[in-house]
Amino acid sequence: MTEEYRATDAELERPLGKVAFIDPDHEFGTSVGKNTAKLLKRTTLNSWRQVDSPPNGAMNKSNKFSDEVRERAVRGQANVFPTFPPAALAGTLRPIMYKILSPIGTEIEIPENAAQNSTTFDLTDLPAAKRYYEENGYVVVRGVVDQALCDSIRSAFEKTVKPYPGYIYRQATANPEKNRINEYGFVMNSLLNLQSLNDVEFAPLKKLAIKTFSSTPVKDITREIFAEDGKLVQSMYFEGNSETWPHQDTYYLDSERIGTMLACWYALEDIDAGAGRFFVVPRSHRIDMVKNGKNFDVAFNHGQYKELVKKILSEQQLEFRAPFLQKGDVLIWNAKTIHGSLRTTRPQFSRSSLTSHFIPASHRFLQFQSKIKPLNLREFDGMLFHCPKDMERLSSRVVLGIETTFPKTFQMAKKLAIKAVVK
Ligand SMILES: O=C(O)CCC(=O)C(=O)O
Ligand SMILES: [Fe+2]
Repeated sequence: MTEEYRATDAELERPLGKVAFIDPDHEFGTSVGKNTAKLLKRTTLNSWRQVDSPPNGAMNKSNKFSDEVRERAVRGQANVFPTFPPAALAGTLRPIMYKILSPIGTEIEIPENAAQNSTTFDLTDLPAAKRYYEENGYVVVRGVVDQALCDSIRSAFEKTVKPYPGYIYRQATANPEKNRINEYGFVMNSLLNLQSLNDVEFAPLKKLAIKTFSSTPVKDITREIFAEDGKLVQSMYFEGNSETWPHQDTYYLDSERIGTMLACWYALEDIDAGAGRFFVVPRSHRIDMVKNGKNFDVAFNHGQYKELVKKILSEQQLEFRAPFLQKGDVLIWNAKTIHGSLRTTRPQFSRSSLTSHFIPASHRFLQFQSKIKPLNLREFDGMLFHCPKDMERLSSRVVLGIETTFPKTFQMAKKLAIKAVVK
């Protein structure tokens, strides 16, 4: 065991914020400035506010790390940020990852920051990113979306969606719903198909989302993987975490050549480890699961399918990976890769993000592994977008009216229609 940690003269000279943080509960840290040690409280992922009184006995009276904190650190229970491990403790401390329960209840460790990520790529090396994607069923490409564009998208969501009192189609149910806003002010029922929103209410958000999906870097990524242009078949917007169950997208939608569709998760802010991280199961794209239908049909036995995925995850002891995504980073995964979102442990953080699903432009679209579905294609910025229930069309607005007036009847009719197709 080391003796009480004293900052060296050299450490005391370092500018504020450049020294190690010891963080027993991920909310507090210390910063040593010129001749002072300050206690900081974490307010957002990367910002800290000075506070007066040490929490949980983190510091002793002379503003040194308390014995309790140092012991926790040595046992690997406190986090030391990797920028500058204090010399006196170096060797005994390691930057630890965030411990969290997986969807099947096992304890997993996920990165708190980019330094703790496993392999990532940038836009200059897309051929290598493609090889990694083919091998692992997913890949992280950093810096795909301009950070100012990410900010504009979030602000457009704040201005258009959040105050909207009406019905919008939602991702988890595919039904039109009003906003469900939680105690932290986050919209919990994520949006489905931003390309189909109506221009009167949502033009700013729709335009910026389309701009992101059809941007040159995204076109480059889809072209690299498909060896031809991609067309967009679905998109989503998340703010709060609705804890998406583990699934393969192919069960719901794919190209007619199963396992060809790819999807992108675009981080619109730095995504905190406790905010409901998006996770993937590496190499699960090689697993052939049941077909949508019979006892596992999406209409009446969706629960059975969800249980089956969890059973496979448990039996095969598969790995969960939830990379740290910084604002502008994108995670790309395959239609057969098992993925979802982890639970929320720090509800004060949102997980603002877009997702989009692409198939090769020359392929037909397969729904529920059963039906080739004709697409309602529109071209934006040189890319084809499927716009189901396009609110720019009167007929879709009429359907929305019926769906919201007779929700129970409509939803049952929809289930029966799906069952007739998936059998
Ligand atoms: O981010 C999530 O919660 C899930 C997203 C997802 O499953 C998808 O876009 O296919
Ligand atoms: Fe999905």
